[in-house]
Amino acid sequence: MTRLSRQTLGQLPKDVGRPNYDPARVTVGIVHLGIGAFHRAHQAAFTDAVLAQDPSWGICGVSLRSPETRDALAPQDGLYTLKVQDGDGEELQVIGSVVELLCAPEDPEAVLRRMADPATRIVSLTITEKGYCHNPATGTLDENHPDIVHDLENPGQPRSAIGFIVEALARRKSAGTAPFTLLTCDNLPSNGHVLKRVVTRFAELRDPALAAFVRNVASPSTMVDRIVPATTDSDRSAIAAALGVEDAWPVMTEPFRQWVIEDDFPLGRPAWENAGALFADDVAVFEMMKLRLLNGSHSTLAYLGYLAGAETVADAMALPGMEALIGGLMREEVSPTLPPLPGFDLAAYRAELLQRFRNPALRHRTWQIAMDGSQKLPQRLLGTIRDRLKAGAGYDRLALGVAAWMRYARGVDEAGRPIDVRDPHAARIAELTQGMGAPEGIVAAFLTMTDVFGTDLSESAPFRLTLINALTRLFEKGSAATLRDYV
Ligand code: CS2
Repeated sequence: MTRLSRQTLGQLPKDVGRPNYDPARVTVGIVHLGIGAFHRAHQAAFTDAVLAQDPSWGICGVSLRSPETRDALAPQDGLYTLKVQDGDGEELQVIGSVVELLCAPEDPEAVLRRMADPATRIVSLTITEKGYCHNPATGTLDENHPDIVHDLENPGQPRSAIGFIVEALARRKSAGTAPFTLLTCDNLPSNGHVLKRVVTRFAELRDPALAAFVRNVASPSTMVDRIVPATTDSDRSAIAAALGVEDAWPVMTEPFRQWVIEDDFPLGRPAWENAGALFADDVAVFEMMKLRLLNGSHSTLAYLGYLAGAETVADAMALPGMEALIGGLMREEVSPTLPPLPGFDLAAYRAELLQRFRNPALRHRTWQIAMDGSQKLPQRLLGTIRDRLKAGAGYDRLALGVAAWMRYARGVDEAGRPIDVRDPHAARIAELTQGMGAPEGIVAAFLTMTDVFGTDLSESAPFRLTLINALTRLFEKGSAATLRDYV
């Protein structure tokens, strides 16, 4: 079958959206580290919508690990299909903003050259929580992280995003080129500050003069939101049938999208506001709301849902009691911890979240969201619990989410079958909990992970007790029956 490309764009059916600019005239202004599905459904789509205004903001997409995305998209001139779907229907749009693809491990030098090029004015990132090589409880650089140790020893051949950013900034500094703006789009609280802190620390470990340069880099915080399940082979076949040409890596998503950005771009930026992005002075409030309500609920329903046998988020939402549990968690336990957002209808936001989770067209696997819990829970559930403890308020539903993670991350499901746990600390967790069957012992073992729980929660007796109670329920009744208590 013919492949999607600039040449075959003209053959697509009329109702398939396509760039309203000439992709061949687009030049690179943004280097994006972590060219996964989320970036392609979110920032790349916002950028695509405004490239006609200024084609100098094309994206060079960099994979930091595998060549898969480059291999799929390079033969297609970077073009790919975005399928936007919910229960009411679907729309297809070919996106043209990614105009170059690089695979960092194959050619780190090509990536550094692009990043150091004066035409590159923004370096954006979606490298997931673990890509920051930080301690999730404190937000500081993990100086013992193997990639960080490697990159400090081999600054010219980095592996981590942090190593690439600092080396590229070092080259710009010696060439007399102004620093690019760093634009993190990962689900971390105060993500711009966390990124700035880890790159500055890394630069300090390399050279104090470089650290002074890095301290002046703009690193606005952002809140990003769009649900993007991993693409499957059946998605690929459906897209090929609809387009009449093959697309090796289309991206599936929902109609909802949100992007709130601090406006701090010394070298300029695309007019993303014309595509619906919101520029705000203080993004922290939006980030906290989204991380605690959306992602906190997502993780809770992923662990409980997986344990109860639900393959997708929509299946998990259909389990008796799940919707009441998640609704109550958001309304009673999370919302009172959020700072006020004047003029914002929080109740409507919560209702919309439940509806998004019910989206029957998105097959978003609970297993996908369950990944990397040790990196996600601190900002999704534990910060909220900390605030509830301080306020002397209850947090039973949040604790059930944390207990379900513990039950899941041990790597054995309710029927005694192994779970394919993906987490940078999977081996450590297996070791810590080896041979343990009783909830008291399991909770105690997890609470030694102060990099996840912080010393305060690790040492809190009431928190420990609440977790033991929740985990006991999960062991005695199983997840499905525990959920039914909320009906
Ligand atoms: C999800 C997020 O995989 C996960 O952990 O919770 O990717 C979620 O879908 C996005 O943050 C939605 O904006």
